[in-house]
Amino acid sequence: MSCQHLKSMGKAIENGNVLEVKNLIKLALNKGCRPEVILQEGLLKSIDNVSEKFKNKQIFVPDLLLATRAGNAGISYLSSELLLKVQESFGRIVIGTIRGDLHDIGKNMVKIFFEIAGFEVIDLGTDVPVDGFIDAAKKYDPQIIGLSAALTTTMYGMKDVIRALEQDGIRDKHYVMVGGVPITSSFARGIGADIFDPDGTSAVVKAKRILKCANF
Ligand code: B12
Repeated sequence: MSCQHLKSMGKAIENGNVLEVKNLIKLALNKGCRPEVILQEGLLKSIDNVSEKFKNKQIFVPDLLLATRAGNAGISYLSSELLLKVQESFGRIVIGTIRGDLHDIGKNMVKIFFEIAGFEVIDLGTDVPVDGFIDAAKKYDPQIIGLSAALTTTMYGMKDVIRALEQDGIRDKHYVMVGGVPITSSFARGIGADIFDPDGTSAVVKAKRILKCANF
């Protein structure tokens, strides 16, 4: 079984062992394990387990930070390996986490889902002010602007980005895609977003549909 090495991923992430996480990804790729499987069954499942343990007070903030670091290192390692292979681009996306919000695991997951699907992704990072999204929209002219938020206090910043796009007269040039733990479809509709998905993989399908990609 080509993906069997992923079984050890949970421990490696929980222990914050960046080197081991990278080795396991490398091994899985060399054995022919599909990147989507490495992401979903390896990285995402392990991070979910860590989140659950944190919720149940089995681990604490320092453990969570170490695990997050290892998870993010795994995501960017997988991403760099894949970028070497992706030739064709379906489109360009700018993505970032809303101002005041430092959560980036979900955003990084979505980023890699899109990279696997052949999109060029420009990552603005976390704590991105409204102007950061507007400047990037003008600079990179992406088809899609992705907004991520994990806090109920920051999610309303998504509306500010959409309003700023309208005020600058460039709202019609970009689709706005939103997601994150507190985001619901009614919230997304209410602020006028074009794409919402609670899960990054379906977001890719929805984005391709909205962009009417030729081979979809
Ligand atoms: C890890 C974590 C942290 C880490 C973040 C590290 C990092 N680099 O990201 C640290 C320890 C730093 C942290 C800090 C805080 N956190 Co925190 N954190 C979490 C935790 C446990 C996991 C989040 C996570 O990464 N999940 C895994 C990823 C893969 O899932 P995800 O984010 O949901 O992303 C998926 C989808 O939502 C979606 N998605 C995400 N973004 C996007 C974008 C688009 C465009 C699309 C389409 C989809 C999409 O796709 C992803 C993949 O499927 C959650 C609890 C939870 N179960 O969610 C709390 C949680 C989000 N944190 C919370 C809080 C309160 C905080 C703090 C305020 C705590 C404090 N008092 O200091 C600070 C805030 C810091 C800040 N300013 O941002 C609360 C938020 C509550 C609320 N109602 O707002 C939560 C829900 C915990 C809780 N139950 O109380 N946190």
